[in-house]
Amino acid sequence: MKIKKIDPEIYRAIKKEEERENSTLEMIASENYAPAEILEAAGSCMTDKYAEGYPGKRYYGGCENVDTVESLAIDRAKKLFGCEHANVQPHSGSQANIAAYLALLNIGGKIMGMDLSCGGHLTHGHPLNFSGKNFNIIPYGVRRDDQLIDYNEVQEIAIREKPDLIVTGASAYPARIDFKRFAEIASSCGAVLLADIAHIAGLVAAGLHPDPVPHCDIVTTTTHKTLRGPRGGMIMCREKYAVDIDRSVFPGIQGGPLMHVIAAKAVCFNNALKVNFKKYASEVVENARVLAETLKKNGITLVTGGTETHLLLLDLRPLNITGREAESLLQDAGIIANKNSIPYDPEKPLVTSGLRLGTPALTTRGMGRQEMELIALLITDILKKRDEKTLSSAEGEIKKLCRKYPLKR
Ligand code: DSN
Repeated sequence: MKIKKIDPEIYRAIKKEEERENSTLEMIASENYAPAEILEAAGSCMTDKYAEGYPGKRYYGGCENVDTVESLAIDRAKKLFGCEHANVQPHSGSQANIAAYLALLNIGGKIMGMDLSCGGHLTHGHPLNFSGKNFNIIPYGVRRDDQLIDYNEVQEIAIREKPDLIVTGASAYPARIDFKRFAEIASSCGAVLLADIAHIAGLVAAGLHPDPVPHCDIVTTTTHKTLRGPRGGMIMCREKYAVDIDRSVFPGIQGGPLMHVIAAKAVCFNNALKVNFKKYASEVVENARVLAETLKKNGITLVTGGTETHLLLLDLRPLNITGREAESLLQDAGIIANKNSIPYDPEKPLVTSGLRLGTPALTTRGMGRQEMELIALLITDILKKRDEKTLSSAEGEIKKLCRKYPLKR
């Protein structure tokens, strides 16, 4: 690597990151390991190219190859998700949501979104985010008793508030979302419906989660979570919104698209169209189910009582430990996860009473049922015992697992 000589500080940090990824169990639900072909495309010369505009309608010369790449990315996205239109230029999931909101609403328009503390995302209306600062946000949450979305309550709020836009989708919701029911609610109050499937996109693509595309006007996503592609975003929509969405992305909120990332998105969609992606996605879901069941058997409380997706959320209050403490203890043993608020959390967001776990990355490493059972036992032991002996024995087991399932790109 040339960078070793030219910029040894950055080289060392990259090498150390490789080592960290290899030697720990990555259980952050929104992370995954991008395969070599994705890294190659994302690290290619396409980073050099300015290509403001869209394929065939650019503001720069020399765009013939990036046109090929972006057209392929769009065609593959449309094939993968069965959508009428796809814009592959958003730099991230947040950019995708900003562009969609600005395409559909005036500043001050009314958006109904899931509260962050109940599993929603910052861009669904948090007061410190552009969404909460620029739009009139009507939050909805989950039931206190079973922590599931109360569709009747969402319906009541929608009828009462008449939002311009309803946002469905979440970052920390372990159950499936009924997009058909959301579409009925949106239609009953005349709202446009947007599904943010950043977390579950890979499961949707593999047919393992109800499909939002037939029911929603707009679907936004990221490409780096369960889809296992490069870090980036995308907007899919019905044809009637296509012109507004495209204008909103460029020139609305972005300039030059990241063509190297779009090349990697095209590779990612191609990978997800292959038969073995379905196998991968079903193993992700099965691994999450086994992890959840084993944790429950060992007396751990789970928000919503389990999982139907790639993620689970532990309610740590019965263990008398905060999310912050749990995250730190697990990291000491080599398990990387994140503290996460649980619905109606009494703790602050930087402390929390919850811990979110996901299986996309471990499944990419090839781990299965047996490993999930072992990891669930290790997590239970660490969180319950919290002593040096337990931590060091768990650390040994985790090192063994990492050696047995090396990260192959
Ligand atoms: N919401 C973050 C996550 O799920 O980790 C990503 O924006």
